[in-house]
Amino acid sequence: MKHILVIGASGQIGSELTMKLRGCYGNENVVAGYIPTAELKGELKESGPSAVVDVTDVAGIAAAVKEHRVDTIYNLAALLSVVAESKPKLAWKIGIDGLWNVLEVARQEGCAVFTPSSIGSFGPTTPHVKTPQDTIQRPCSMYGVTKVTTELLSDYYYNKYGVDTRAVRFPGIISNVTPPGGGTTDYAVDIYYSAVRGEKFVCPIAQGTYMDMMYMPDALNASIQLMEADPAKLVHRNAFNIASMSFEPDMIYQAIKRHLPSFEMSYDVDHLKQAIADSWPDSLDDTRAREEWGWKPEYDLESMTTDMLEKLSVKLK
Ligand code: VAH
Repeated sequence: MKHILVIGASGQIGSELTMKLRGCYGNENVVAGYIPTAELKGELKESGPSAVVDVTDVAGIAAAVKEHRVDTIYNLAALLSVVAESKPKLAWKIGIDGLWNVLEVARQEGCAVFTPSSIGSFGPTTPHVKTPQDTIQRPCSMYGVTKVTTELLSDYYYNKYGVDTRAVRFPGIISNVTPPGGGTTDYAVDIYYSAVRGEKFVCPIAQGTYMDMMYMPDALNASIQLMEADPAKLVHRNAFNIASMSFEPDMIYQAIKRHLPSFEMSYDVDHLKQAIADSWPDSLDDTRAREEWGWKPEYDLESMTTDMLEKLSVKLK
């Protein structure tokens, strides 16, 4: 049975991924790694082992890996795109210096590593519609710079040292458990909270701005399915395009209004978020993921909206 360490287990993806992994591999086999300033709570803390793991502390990573006989590391430590623009050096320190630490420990201890990339790894000169798996990547955000470097360094450790590194390029992830913290796509989560609270939503992204988005259950399934895939069938590794839906603000607004007819939205464009969003693809071509390891999403905008509104109406009661 796998022994897994999730670094960044208190974050938007890490918190749900840890619980999903515990369901797959057994609670005792999945360690929730967290930094002291982001304490674990509730089921995440009570349902399995945890450890203070700061991705910038290589000795701490190594100690946790040895103590818990870890053979697989999911490294979710990162600053998201908007925060990374205000703290570029910290974004690099966590995203890349931290990744270097994870890869070195993995090389020495024989661990497989999943460190996600993002649609943010593409830039304004990348083909925007049905962005290919292999294409130009010249991002103009610090987040994007760290994600392209993540892909290159992860491939380097596979090619030079044989470390089993794999990853996907996440779209904007939408979830109803842990809110996102400081991303360009956060609006696609915040809009559901406003709708369920009966509040008018002020959208920071301009109408007509398409971005790839994905419901959290699909993102979690993709991560685990890739790490379970037959390595002999992988032509690519870091990182696979995965896609499920591409929409612009008015589309998600109309999807919600079909459930809540009185819901209202206006626009007040955040120019930093808009500039980042404009540099990202409108939609991805995920043929390679579908062919190499059987990727297939389950949710679209309609089914995600139904589930989000149902779950949030209970959560926010
Ligand atoms: C962000 N939610 O907005 C993250 C993600 C592709 C978007 O990287 O920064």
